[in-house]
Amino acid sequence: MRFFVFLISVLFVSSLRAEDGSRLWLRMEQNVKAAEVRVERGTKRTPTIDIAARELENYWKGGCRLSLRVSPDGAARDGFTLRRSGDVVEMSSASDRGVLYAAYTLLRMQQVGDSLREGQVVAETPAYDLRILNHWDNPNGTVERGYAGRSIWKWDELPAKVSPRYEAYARANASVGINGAVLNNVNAKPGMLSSDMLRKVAAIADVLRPYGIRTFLSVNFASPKALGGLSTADPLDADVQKWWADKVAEIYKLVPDFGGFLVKANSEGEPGPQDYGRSHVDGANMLADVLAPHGGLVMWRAFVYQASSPDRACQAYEEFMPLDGQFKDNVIIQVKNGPVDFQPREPFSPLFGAMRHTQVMPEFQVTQEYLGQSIHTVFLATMWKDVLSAETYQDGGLTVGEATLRRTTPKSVTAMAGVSNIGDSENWTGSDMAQANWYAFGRLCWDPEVSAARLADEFLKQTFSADERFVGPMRQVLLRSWEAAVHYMMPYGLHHIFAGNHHYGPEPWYHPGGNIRLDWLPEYYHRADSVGLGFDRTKKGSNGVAQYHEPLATLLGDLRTCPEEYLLWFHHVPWTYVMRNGLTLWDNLCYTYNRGVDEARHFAAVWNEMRPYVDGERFARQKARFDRQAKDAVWWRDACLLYFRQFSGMPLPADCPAPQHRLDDLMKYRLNIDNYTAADMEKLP
Ligand code: GCW
Repeated sequence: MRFFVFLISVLFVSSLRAEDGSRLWLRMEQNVKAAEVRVERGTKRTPTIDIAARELENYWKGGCRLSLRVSPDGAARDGFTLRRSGDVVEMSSASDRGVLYAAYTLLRMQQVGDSLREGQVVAETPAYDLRILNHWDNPNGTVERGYAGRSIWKWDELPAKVSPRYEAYARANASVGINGAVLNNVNAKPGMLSSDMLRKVAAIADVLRPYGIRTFLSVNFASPKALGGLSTADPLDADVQKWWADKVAEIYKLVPDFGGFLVKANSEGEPGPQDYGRSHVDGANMLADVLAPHGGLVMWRAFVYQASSPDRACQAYEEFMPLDGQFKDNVIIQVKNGPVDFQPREPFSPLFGAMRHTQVMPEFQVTQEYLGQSIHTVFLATMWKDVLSAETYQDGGLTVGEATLRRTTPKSVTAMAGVSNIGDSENWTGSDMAQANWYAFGRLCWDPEVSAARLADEFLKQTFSADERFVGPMRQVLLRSWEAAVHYMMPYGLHHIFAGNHHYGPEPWYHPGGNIRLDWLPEYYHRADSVGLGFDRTKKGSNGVAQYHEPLATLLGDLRTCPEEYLLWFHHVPWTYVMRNGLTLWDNLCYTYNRGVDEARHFAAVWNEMRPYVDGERFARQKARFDRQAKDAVWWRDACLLYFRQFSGMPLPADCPAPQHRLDDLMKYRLNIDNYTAADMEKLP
């Protein structure tokens, strides 16, 4: 009998074609005979309409005829209507982009098994106007915090050679509603704006445009000096202003629909207006003025912190709140979801729901810098929804999502950014499962209300298999994966106890010696001592809680009412403090790290059962990752518990398993790899 089962599964497995993951969630089989698609009279055949028609001809299998129409009375703002009457599906919008989104929506419905019944109407309009990926790609082909190979942009070959990958990228983005891309790293090289580079940028923009994607660039604030040869980059200097105006005019000649600039200024050593005694307003508005005549935007990042600040988490708010009301209406302040830096779990940044007259946009990190990179499976839709649905208490009640969707002026643009996890690896994201985060990011910009479970289903069905024996268990894995990672990495609001530089494994003890900035050390954040653990942000500490609206400020500031998931973010808590479940902080830490380990092991076990439903290539690749994730969870648990035990002086609860590693071994261990291969994974603790 066992042999029989074995034989069946071998036959079954071999019938699944090996896949390299390059087709992402777009794995539809092409029709032998094209589906019947009609572009209605009066609708111009733009390149975008041609793409919509071609995609439907190639992949629509529903039998009905399809009618495409762009008309002024169609849905605005990239929206569309899909309507089935008899054996015709009508797809209409006020723009060709809307029709393209309708086409991808219809194909998604087909792939996930949602039917369009007679008379049914699907009408959608995206929530955010601008749904944009931020690439942290450097002109030399490296990607900052990239774990999927090198940059997809082949600057050396451009503009003469245009890689077919650019179009595949554009198509994947359009299929989930993404309509903007910042091509280069926020740590921007001045040379990015050279005439030579701009011609290469134009070649990429030409490929992205028909898919409804506008091209943006990150700029180095000192470009007028470093590239233009001026003696200053002072935003109030007339020559500097003229340099930017000329540069922007040059860009728009090459890229008529150019989107605008993303700026990281006076942050982590990047130049900015403060170098000249000017403010963020002076800097942002100067660029806004030169972009405005062309319809361009400035996304100005609020990720700022000085070495001298007593609490890094407070600084963005302190610097930006006083400037509210002074920014031009084509400036958007781009704010990371949490007040520190894309940690496994952070409370939302108090800058959300704070400024009244300035448009604010969330920045999420799709690339898993602090969440296991391209090894761990961590489905981020749950985390992003948690942030977007958090109550800010602004004006009597607005969630982070609502606050960022509110237009501060009639002309303001609403936006959401995601730091891309895409590279030139065959499967785009290094890990096949990490494709889910690219997918979910786009879908959530379009509709923040769609549930994480729904997104998991959509992704799994399209990317792997629609078999419920696969989708059911893997949906649970994805939905639990973020909390699990928080459990084995940094529960209860712990943050930034990563190994320095690479941010992969645990190093709560990290201290390279020398004159390093205190806020680059884990001890700055965890504050472990003989009394307890955690950063005191109450009135007695940095008073970071005061940056939140009431009643939240009081709630967070009181140890008894602070949500326990943020306990150590806001409080320095005694090891013996008794938590809501009646156990001490120390015991809860021990149990929670172990729970994370159990969860990670469970995920690996579930994946092992998925062999019959996944092709061999992707199965094996993912198996190596789930197995490593389970080992890493043990590494995290042992490192953190053994290290913190030196301060708590308390024993592990009797029913907690003994550590597998010794603290001094872990402390001697140095991880020194940029790209993880299967062999590198073996070398980890
Ligand atoms: O998360 C930190 C990263 C840096 C990054 C910075 C930022 C692009 O470690 O690599 O730089 O944030 O967001 O600017």
